[in-house]
Amino acid sequence: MTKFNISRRALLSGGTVAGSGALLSGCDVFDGVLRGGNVRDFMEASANGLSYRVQRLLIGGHSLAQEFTETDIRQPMRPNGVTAPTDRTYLEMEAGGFADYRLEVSGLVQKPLSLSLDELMAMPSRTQITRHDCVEGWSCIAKWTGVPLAHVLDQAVVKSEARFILFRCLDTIERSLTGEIKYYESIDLIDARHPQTILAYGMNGERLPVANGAPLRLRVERQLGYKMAKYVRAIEVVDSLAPFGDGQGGYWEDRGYEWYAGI
Ligand SMILES: Nc1nc2c(c(=O)[nH]1)N[C@H]1C(S)=C(S)[C@@H](COP(=O)(O)O)O[C@H]1N2
Ligand SMILES: [Mo]
Repeated sequence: MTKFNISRRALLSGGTVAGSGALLSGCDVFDGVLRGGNVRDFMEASANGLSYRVQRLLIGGHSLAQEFTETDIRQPMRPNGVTAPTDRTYLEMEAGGFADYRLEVSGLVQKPLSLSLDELMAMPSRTQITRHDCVEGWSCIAKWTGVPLAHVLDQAVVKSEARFILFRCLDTIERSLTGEIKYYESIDLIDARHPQTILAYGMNGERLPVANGAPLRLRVERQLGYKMAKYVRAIEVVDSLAPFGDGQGGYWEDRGYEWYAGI
């Protein structure tokens, strides 16, 4: 695990993007697909220590990530990170076609929710064709369908003290002698209420595959791939990220990545 972390961080800081291209399964390296090289700008910005506040000022609250057309989808969506959870609860749910799946919504809300997949799919939906940029140096364009996170939050009625949304996932990302760690991530309420932020259950016109986070994964289109929690089990509305993991707001953030991974 330690070796893995070091190699990922070396990729982030070391200009070895071309090296990771050798591992690609049909996805473009950043340079091949970006207009204006904004991912490199992101990498430089974070290397220079530009803070969340500065990035927020530059990016703004409401600007939209670029959307593409069907013909821009030139390859299958490359799965990354955990792609086949082996957790017992997950395997049981998967065996039952996710009929027993529930998304739990709790924390600083007036009405905690427990939503089945059918209930989520009956809510208003949004479909968008967007580019996924992984910090490892590849991009893929895919079509995502899901319920706007803002809609789910409105059903739960978020309290005024709320600041962040924490996502708890079903998959174990790390196993060691000291225990198991399940993937977790977080975003602020600006991104949570952004029109392109959806809880996706569909990909490229089909049910979301297991490899890409079935039954439900986050799309938060103005940030890097590691922010987009797959296998989401619960969302908690909180006023501080300090109590979770090592306090940096996500599994990878606790290992040195930026919390605000704007692109
Ligand atoms: N639960 C969970 N979510 C996750 C990960 C993971 O390992 N587990 N990996 C992250 C990373 S680094 C990326 S690039 C994307 C990959 O999404 P994909 O498999 O659809 O390409 O998921 C992100 N969300
Ligand atoms: Mo990633």
